[in-house]
Amino acid sequence: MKKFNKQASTLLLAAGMGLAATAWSADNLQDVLKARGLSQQDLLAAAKTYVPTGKRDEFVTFSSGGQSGQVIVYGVPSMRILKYIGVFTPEPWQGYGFDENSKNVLKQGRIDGKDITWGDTHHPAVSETNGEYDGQFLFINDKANPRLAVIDLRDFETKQIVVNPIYKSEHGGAFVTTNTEYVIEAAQYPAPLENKKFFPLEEMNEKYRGGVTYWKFDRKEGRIVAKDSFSVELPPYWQDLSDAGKGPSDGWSFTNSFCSERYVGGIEKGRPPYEAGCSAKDTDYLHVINWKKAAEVVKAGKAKQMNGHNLITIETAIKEGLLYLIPEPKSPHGVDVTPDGKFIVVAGKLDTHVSVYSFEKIQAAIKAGKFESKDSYGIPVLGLKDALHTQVSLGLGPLHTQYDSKPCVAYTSLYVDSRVAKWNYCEGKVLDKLSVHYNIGHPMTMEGDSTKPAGKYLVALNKLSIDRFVPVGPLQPQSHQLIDISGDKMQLLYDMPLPLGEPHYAVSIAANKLKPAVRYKVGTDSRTDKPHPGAVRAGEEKTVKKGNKVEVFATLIRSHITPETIEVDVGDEVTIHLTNLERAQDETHGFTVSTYNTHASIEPGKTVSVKFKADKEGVYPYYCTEFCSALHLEMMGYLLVKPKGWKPTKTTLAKGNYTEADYKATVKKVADTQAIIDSVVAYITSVNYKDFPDVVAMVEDAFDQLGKTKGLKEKHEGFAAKKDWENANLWAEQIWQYQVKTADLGLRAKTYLEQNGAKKVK
Ligand code: CUK
Ligand code: CUA
Repeated sequence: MKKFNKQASTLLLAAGMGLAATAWSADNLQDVLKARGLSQQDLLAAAKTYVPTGKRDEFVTFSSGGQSGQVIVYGVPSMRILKYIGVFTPEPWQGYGFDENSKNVLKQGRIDGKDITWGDTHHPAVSETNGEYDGQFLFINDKANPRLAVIDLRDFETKQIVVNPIYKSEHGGAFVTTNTEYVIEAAQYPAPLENKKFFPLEEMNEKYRGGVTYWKFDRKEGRIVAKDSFSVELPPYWQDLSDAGKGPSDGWSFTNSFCSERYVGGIEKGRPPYEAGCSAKDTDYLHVINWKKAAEVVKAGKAKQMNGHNLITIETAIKEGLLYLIPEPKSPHGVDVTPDGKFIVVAGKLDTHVSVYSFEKIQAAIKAGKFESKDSYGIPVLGLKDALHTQVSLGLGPLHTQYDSKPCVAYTSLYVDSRVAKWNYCEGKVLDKLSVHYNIGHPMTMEGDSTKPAGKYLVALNKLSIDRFVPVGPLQPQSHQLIDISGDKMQLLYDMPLPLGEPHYAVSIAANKLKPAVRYKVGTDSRTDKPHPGAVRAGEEKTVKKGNKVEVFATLIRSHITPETIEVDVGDEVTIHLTNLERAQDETHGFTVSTYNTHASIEPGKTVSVKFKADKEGVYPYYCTEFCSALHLEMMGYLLVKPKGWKPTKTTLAKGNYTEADYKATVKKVADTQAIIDSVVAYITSVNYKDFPDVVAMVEDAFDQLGKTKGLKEKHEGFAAKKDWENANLWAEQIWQYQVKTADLGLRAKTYLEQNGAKKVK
């Protein structure tokens, strides 16, 4: 770290002083600037985003993967992509949707008995404790097929998908309440709530509805509990974004809407289109809901059952005093509660203003029973003036707002202007504007929708990248732009192309809040977090055949899969349970069987099953798909699918022509390698390696590998005594294989120690 700061400051010093002579690199730096046509400003931006090799980012961002149905994970400020998490869509690298255990997760997302293998992810949310990101869980919604997913940040895997039982589309999810009691999901396009029920569009007002769903989250289980969840029925206004109250407004939630005109288009019938009819009025409605009260109403048995789900009708919501409306200008998009929970910011995409509502004023009006009117469904409507704190004109097409660590400072995206506006919501004044490229949707600051935003950076999630990147065909990459917000003026630092679906929203969390595991307890089904019934330990591997069902209990460890032959009869249903016995960090094995469309990623300790019908006879290699070790390519086996009634005619395998000389050569190789291992061990133990946890783990793993040679010496010597040179040679060779892995780890540990300043202990 010290070194980094020194280098960075030297770099900046060089730039700032017009590249005056500094000892180490002034000329080089100048040469680079010149050769690459860079300005000082570029250099400054680079220094602010550059994360040197071996160093890590300060923040981790979870971005919606849009139409990819996934979540994209990247670091800030480097903008280096770290992972794609398969959520609503199969993701082959992680075996997601290709092994049985993850298929079970995707199956939860079936609708009306049908697989839906894509999703339109919009809004990720990190779980919160007291309104601060706690880094335990991530939630994300699917707008197209109304679903919500739960991702556990201990392993960054999708654990659960729930289907909204009453909507046909949704948008205002996922947003969590202050202690993640509920995950909020609001509808988008109104439709009949009852499943598979047809009503003509002429009955929009009577039969179509919207709503807001509150999914109950059980933090201990890490799962949503459908039976304890509920929805509040809403008029067929098009509900949009939501946010949960915090601090003084905790217990309440806010959902904006548009098309409160309840317009029905029909361009093909000569009617003006939706875009005209849905934005005709000057105001729409902000829905204000007391969810704590709603939860009590459900508990008291006052909810109706709709498709097996708790639904508080509009009528009940009015009677119980838990639902209010406030006018909001005009076709709003986005509602964002301030970190202190005192204000609610709504931007009208066809208005230049953002409206800042005061929670205190809203409560006072409700208490005083001061309503301006009722809507056509009888819901009390508060007067805009009675709820408003201030309105600020920011520019064209304001959408979403995020917050700074500095009090009262907010950032709002201006879609039409292609700018970010920095403004003060307490005093209602504009502070700065910055152009982005182009047509920004959400802005996102570090921990920017928690009660304690971290400031520092803002990412502009832009809809168009147009001319920013090397062209790659008509479908252009998406564009995330990193902006420094630490000073008074915003500074654009970096453009990141993102080639995987439109980014709607993202959340960033301090990296040190994430505590992901490096391995599973051996035999864990990572999708249920429970012991996998197919797990076995080393030496217990077996193949069991019952009728036409074959079950294989297999293990993987560098560099072999046990068993190495699986024999089945054509037509058998084959299930292979795979347990990764590794304890070493990052020693993942993959698994596939040729042409049976199956794949698994088996991280250390994980057990996963693949299943297929062996419906064609033949010979099908299976192998490890991760280059896990020097002998990775040998980590394979054969699936033999035998024809009906097949009988062997040849019963011995071909032999190698090994001689005594081969055997002696192998024994010598083993001795030489041992000498190398001994010298590495001597080095490692001569320094303070125990002060380096990563090295301690590597050393443990190395000795673990070496330990597997136990008994093999006696074995090869026994065969040598019987002059069986093939077996003698091959078992000696197997010792060498373990030695190679040991040496590999040892050398990695040695390099690490040398590069990280290990000190001699004696
Ligand atoms: S939405 Cu896409 S830019 Cu779904 Cu939050 Cu506004
Ligand atoms: Cu295991 Cu390659």
